[in-house]
Amino acid sequence: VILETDLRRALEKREFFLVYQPQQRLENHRIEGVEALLRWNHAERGIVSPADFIPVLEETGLIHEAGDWILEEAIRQAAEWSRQGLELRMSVNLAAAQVENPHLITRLCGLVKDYQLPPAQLELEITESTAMRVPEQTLLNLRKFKQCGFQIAIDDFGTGYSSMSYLLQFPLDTLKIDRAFVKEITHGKRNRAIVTALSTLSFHLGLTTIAEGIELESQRDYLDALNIDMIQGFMIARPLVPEQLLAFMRAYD
Ligand code: G
Ligand code: G
Ligand code: MN
Ligand code: NA
Repeated sequence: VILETDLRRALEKREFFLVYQPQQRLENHRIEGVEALLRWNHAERGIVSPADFIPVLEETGLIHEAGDWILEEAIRQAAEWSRQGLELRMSVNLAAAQVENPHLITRLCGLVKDYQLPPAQLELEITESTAMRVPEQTLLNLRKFKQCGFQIAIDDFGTGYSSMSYLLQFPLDTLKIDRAFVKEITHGKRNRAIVTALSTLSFHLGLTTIAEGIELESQRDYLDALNIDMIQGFMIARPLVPEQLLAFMRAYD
């Protein structure tokens, strides 16, 4: 079990770090953005997955402190890369408590100003289930995010039990098709139907569509025939630490 004291120590001793997974435009193979993913370098356990400790951060309220660090680090990194001539959209996952925090917007606007990052270069990823927890509140906060110029992505799309018409009232820029659907695309007729339907919906709503979890060329070839803008997955690259990302980008062109 992961304890609150472990997480406090992790924050104090800076045991958290971010890795960045490239997102590739399907059409021209350009890397246009990265998704920041949290990792914990635990003294005894080694690298711990956020799936195991984000819920504990949420339960203990430490998500505010951790989330603040994640946002600042991702913004700092994106600004640093931009100065080096590497302009990448930075996507950051937001936990429910962050989306619902009325002070987050002020902090975010301040951060991009301090680091001189164009707000449109930051994308905030919100899962379908997060968005639907307190939908009225989410709608108000997402509108504020848009006013400040940030991009908004709906993550893990299609996995929740939401009213789609409600979900699509949010001011979205990007729709991420969950990797569960992509995984079986070359075998299962049902998943093929779901990915086709979601990508068509997203396209006609004018959203950028990202398919996640592409591991195989056969999956990419299938997606090529659909209205999918971007792909993300181990086939392109695993989530990388900054030095690895720079090496990847140098070797890429
Ligand atoms: O990288 P992956 O195992 O790495 O992530 C597991 C889960 O943790 C995913 O659902 C992912 O969205 C979530 N996650 C990864 N990084 C972050 C983060 O910085 N903040 C939040 N809230 N969730 C994250
Ligand atoms: O929930 P979210 O989509 O934010 O989580 C992203 C998660 O997906 C992270 O855990 C990340 O490490 C993982 N991931 C990224 N690409 C792939 C992939 O190609 N295959 C699998 N199995 N997982 C992936
Ligand atoms: Mn995500
Ligand atoms: Na996802």
